[in-house]
Amino acid sequence: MRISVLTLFPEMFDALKHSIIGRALEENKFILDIHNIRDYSKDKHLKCDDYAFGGGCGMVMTPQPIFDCINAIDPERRARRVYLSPKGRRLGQDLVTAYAGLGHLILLCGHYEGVDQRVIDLEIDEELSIGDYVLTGGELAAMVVIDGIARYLPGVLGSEQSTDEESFSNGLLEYPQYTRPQTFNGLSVPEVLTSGHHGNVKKWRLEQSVTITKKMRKDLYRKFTARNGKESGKEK
Ligand code: 4H4
Repeated sequence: MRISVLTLFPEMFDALKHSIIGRALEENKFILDIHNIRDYSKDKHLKCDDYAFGGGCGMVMTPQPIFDCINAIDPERRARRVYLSPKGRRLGQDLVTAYAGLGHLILLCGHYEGVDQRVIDLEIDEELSIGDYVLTGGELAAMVVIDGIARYLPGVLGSEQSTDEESFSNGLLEYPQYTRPQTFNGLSVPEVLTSGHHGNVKKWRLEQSVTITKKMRKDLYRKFTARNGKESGKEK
C-alpha cells in the first residue's frame, strides 16, 4: 500500500518515523510519501493561501498548488483521494479497514479555514473527519488515519500483537489489561487471569467487555445486544 500526503508542513510527519510505524516504514511494509504543497505554487512568493471571497475571518488554501500537486502524484487518477475536514464522514474502524485494502490512498491536509471548494469538487473523492472539532491543520488527523490503517497492513504488528481481540473488533470495547507485578499498591490482578483456566479467562474477558461497553458506549452496547439477542455476560 502507498499513502501519499499533501501538506504545507511536511516536517510534522517526522513523528511517524518512530516505534511501530517507523519500523514498518523502514521494513517497507507500506510506502509513505509526503509532498509539500508549497513546492507547486506558481505564485512569485509561493503563496498557498488567500482571503476568502465574501469576507469573513481566516484564510483559504488556494486551488492551483493543490491541483498541480495531486495530479503530479496521481496523474491517472487511480488513488482514493481523501480530504481531512470536520465536514467529512466520521472515521471509524470500518473505514480504517476499508482504507487498509487500498493500493494508493492520498490524504490532503487543509489549513486555516480549509481549501478552495473547487479543488474539492474537481479532485477529491471524499472528505473524512476524525471528530467533531476543528483542528489548526489536517496533519494530525492524517497521522491518526495512517496509524490506524498501518495496524491492519501485513507484517506491521508483530506476531505477539493482533487486531483480533481489541476494541471494536467484535463490536465491544476491550477488557481490562494487567501485567506484572501481580500486586501493585495493594491492588491484585483478578484471580481468574492467573488461574490458567483459559475458558474462564475468555468468559471473564467477554463479561468485562460487555460491562465496559454498556457503561461507556451505549450505542455500541445496543448494537451488540441486538446482534446477540440478549445480554451476554453478567453486566452490572
Ligand atoms: C478543514 C478546518 C476544513 C476547517 C480544516 C474546515 C479535521 C478534523 C480538521 C484544519 C482544517 C482542520 N480534519 N478531522 N476534525 N471550512 N481539519 O479539523 O471545511 O470547516 O479531519 S471547514
